[in-house]
Amino acid sequence: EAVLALDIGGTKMLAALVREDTVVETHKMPTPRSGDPEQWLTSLFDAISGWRGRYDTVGVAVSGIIDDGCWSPLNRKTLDIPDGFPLVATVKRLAGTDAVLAANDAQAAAWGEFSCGAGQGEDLVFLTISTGIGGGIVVNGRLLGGLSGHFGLLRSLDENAGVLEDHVSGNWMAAQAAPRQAGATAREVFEAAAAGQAWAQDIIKASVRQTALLCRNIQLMLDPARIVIGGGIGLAPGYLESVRQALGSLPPRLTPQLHAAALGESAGVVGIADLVKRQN
Ligand code: BMX
Repeated sequence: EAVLALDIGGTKMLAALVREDTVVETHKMPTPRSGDPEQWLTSLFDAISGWRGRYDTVGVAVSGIIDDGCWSPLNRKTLDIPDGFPLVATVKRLAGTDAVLAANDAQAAAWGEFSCGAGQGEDLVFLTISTGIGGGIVVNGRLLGGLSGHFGLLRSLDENAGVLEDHVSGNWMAAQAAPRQAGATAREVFEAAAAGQAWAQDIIKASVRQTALLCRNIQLMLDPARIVIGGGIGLAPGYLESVRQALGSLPPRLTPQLHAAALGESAGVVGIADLVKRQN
């Protein structure tokens, strides 16, 4: 029997049927800009009603933090949801099963990459550069939970600067591009940069420098065998290579080993499905 795996991020919602770590069906929808998680989940379950009977367990990976089955945002600029939404109870009702597990999206993706992606069974830190910046940590073969890996929420001493992801992520890129191109998306910034537009190249360069510094600091804190980079921005053409270049010529012992997420945008659904299987 397959696992129904859902991944709800700041930009898109992905539903997948996962069997033996392989994605067999997918359905993707943009995360609505209005309404609430109850409505989003209802429309997602409506869209995949044809999958009924093909799964008996469910995993949900979400942007934000899960405590006792309830979902809260840490940065409302990344995803504007209410505090303490009863995620597990709602999904149990919509899916018609009590076998529901929920986790943070980047932590689930870290587990996916560790167990069947770019980690190849070695301890890793996963970083997603997407709407926000998320992360997950696998140490001694164990996935850390709770607030761990929330690198996007790191702060500097400058209280007015907000949090790190407000200066690096896809949301930030789009906001920086707005004066040049009203309504531009992060993807359009990459297109403009590829077409030789200096303003767009500067936006990407600024994001890359922050990500490189973050990777250096992560190496000193956790010394992972690998840092695996995913997310729409992290996997955009040229981004990872630019981060490698921005790391410059560090002594080899201090140099993070950067790898692209092998599962691409499926990392979260594959990871949460594997966590569900291990629990049941
Ligand atoms: C934010 C935070 C993390 C999440 C990360 C990446 C919220 C709503 N989310 O730091 O929990 O993992 O963004 O999220 O506070 P994504 O939506 O960009 O995938």
